[in-house]
Amino acid sequence: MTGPTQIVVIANRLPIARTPGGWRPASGGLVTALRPVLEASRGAWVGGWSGSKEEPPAHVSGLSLDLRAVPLSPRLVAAYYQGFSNQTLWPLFHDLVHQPIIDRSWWEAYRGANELFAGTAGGFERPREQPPVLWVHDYHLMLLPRLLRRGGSRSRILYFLHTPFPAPELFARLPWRAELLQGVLGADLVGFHTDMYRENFLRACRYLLPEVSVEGDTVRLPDGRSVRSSTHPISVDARELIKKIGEPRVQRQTRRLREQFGSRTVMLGVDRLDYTKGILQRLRALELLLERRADLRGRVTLVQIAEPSRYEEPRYRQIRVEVEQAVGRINGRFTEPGRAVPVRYMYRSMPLSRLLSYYLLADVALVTSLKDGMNLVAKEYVVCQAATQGSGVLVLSEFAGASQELTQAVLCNPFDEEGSRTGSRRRSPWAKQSAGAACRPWAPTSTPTMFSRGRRRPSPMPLLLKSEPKGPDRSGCSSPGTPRGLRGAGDRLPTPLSE
Ligand code: GDG
Repeated sequence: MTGPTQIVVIANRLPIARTPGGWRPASGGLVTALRPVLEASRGAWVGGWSGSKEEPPAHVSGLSLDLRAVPLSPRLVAAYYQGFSNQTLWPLFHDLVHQPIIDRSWWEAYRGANELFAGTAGGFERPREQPPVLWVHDYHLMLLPRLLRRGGSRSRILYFLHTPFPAPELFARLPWRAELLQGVLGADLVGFHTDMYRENFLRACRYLLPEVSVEGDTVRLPDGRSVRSSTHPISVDARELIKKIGEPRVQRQTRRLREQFGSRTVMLGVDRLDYTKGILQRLRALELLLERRADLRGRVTLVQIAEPSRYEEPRYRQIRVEVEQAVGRINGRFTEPGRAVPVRYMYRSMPLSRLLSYYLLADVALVTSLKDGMNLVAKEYVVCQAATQGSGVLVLSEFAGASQELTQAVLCNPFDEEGSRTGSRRRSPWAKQSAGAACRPWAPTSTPTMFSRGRRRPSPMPLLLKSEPKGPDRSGCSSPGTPRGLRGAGDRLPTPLSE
């Protein structure tokens, strides 16, 4: 066979959604990040499927990928996905923002589901043909690399974790810690968003697997194999975003929004409604700000877009209740007669074009995750602001992976709602470095170079290297008493957006 090596992505879900108008590519960050690489390699995607009688198609218009579904029964999904993945691994990997639940039947289901994925993914290898690269994604499939190898795979196997990898002391709480690490070590290369996650993984291997040795960024196994680890921060498709923000529809919507919001300062939150995203903490910080700065009431609005997520889990229903109570409380307390509400809350998934209009509109983006593997919203906001020479300010949790790259952001500690004077401050808005970091391509188009270095790739994509943004510097100092989560926004709040 000639041509580029085929890449087969294996992820919990297929990258498609059923809409009233038919099947469409899904809008998730993973699909967006991977699309350019996959489409250049006659790529394929293996993903779980459950719950609908209609078989997902092998091809969907607008996505040049072969799709292969792994049918999962609703019972298996309840235990493998909603149970072990989302109620055991997810909270544990996000530093116990909630207590993980340990349930042996969920673990058995997790193992069973990983075996089903192995069966389907293994089908891409054909005798006498160059084997594809098998690229396994995320915490749902940690056992899969080893299962593929044990099944006799000749493929190069990559594994990428989209969440943080926790400190070994936390990871050690899992009764199945050794199996999970050994599962991942079935890969040839293991990738993480940040050096810290990668180092946590290597330390976990060192402490929890007596049979392996760790040398630098490589784990050596008793069977003679070596597994390399790499830091490879995911990014967004900046070219595509920039193309979209130039579309007349986005421009029109942005103008309309500007008219609606007038001279008010707009802060923006865009998140899946997940307890890791720190939405409640953000709301409490705003409440404190409005409590202390009566002059800001009626002059500042937080637009919070909360995308529905994992609603079948009680904790997610609970966080929704808490968020909506907080929104109601803040609006009840601070709405002045005849004036706009301080929080405009939307619990729904927005079309991308509208989301982009909000990125262009917002004076401040608030990314206040308690823990976050990377956070693509932060990068999307930077790309949109930089591309239009905007002067928006990104307030970014220091516990989001993105804080390692977006060094010009105003960093915040979302656990410190009350705030103090110790927050970091940045005076220059979207300078070259941040814009470059936000839109650095994630995956090089040829996979052999994928994860080719132990450390983060240093060269920024020059696409957005523009001059310093025009307009006033909105990223500067905070005033005493400004909640730290909003530092940098505080002193600029009364200033209308200027372009
Ligand atoms: C995991 C890790 C890591 C959100 N609301 C809408 C919408 N979105 C889009 C955003 C962004 C994506 O969803 C969310 O990205 P995050 O990075 O915040 O992602 P998670 O879902 O938590 O994903 C995370 C990521 O994997 C990738 O490795 O960064 O740390 O937790 O692209 O724009 N898009 C549309 N409407 C919405 O309402 N169209």
